[in-house]
Amino acid sequence: MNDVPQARESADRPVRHIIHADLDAFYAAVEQLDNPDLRGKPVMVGGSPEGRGVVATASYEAREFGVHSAMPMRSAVRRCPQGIIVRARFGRYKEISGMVMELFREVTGLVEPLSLDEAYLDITAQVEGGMPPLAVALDLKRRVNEVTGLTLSVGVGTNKSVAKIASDLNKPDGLVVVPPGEEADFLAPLAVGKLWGIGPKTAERLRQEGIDTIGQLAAQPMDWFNRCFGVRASSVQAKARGEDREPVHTGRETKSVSAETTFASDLGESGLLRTELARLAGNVSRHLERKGLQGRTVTMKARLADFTTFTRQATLPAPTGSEQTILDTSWRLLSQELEPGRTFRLLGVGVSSFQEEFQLQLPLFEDET
Ligand code: TTP
Ligand code: MG
Repeated sequence: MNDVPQARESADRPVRHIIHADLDAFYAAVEQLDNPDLRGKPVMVGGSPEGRGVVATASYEAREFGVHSAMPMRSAVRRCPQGIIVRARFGRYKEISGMVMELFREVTGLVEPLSLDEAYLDITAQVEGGMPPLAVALDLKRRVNEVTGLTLSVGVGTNKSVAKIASDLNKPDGLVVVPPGEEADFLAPLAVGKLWGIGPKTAERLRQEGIDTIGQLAAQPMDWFNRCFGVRASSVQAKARGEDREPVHTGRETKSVSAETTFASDLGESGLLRTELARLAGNVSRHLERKGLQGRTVTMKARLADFTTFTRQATLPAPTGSEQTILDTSWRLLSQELEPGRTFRLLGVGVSSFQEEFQLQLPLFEDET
């Protein structure tokens, strides 16, 4: 019984849509891809059974014999004598990983890679633009399979924790979508060990307290969480209830988008300067659109004939990605610097001060590729 009031998404906390994508039996699948003789067979990628080698991963055919990652290769061979042992080729895995991450980034700029073969994607903008989460997920699986030949398992939910658990449920080639509002029900029957941050030791301790499922965990009172998890209490409780709010971190969050140009010969005439600025504004606007970004600060950069370089900035009341707004604002900044006889070697335009919530609310942009 869960007697805690259900805190549903409120207007100031818009629903996110998150994908967790994870390639199936990654290293082994690449080996089967590159060597057709290995397809449909038990493949064990890793070290030698003579030494102290371990299994990095095993194909699903080998997993049927109980072979799994981190198992000593010696034990793997005992379980699956017909298993084909293949040495890992990290360079090749990195190469394929790069291709797959690129495909993820064609869907959204908000990609958080977790390892070579898995990532979170924030697809909120795509969903708000009219694409059902299921369609985004199916497209992604199809694209990855078409381009690389590998199968991808996908979980979709309103937060990272639910999406990650969902992607694992139907492997290989899995697809599980947890609709908004159904997070807690989805998690309730699953084993506590599936929750991010609950390792085997904690799971065992919880079992001793009579807690086997995530639902049983979610039903515990807050003071119990405080006692058991200390500083992690709220975070574990939120995850158990399916209310985790951790954003997707791209790790290289763009701070600004800009473009500049040096002229073949210095320009002073205002019409020509404005034309150059318009070109730069268009360039910046398209770049912002591709990245799914809007910013509140517009910067104009100028270099004079004598190489004096300066920037002027304006802050807008609302974030923009609009070519016209970027042009109008940067032109206003440049107009104030125009003087008779003054000529310019270089002009630049930039947009910065991006805000995450605005990124999340962007409409769907048509893919240009
Ligand atoms: P995982 O995604 O954990 O495993 P997987 O892709 O092989 O299988 P699946 O996702 O279908 O369950 O890890 C990705 C790769 O990382 C894996 O192919 C090999 C490597 N790896 C190791 O080298 N050692 C390990 O202990 C684990 C778990 C993975
Ligand atoms: Mg994987």
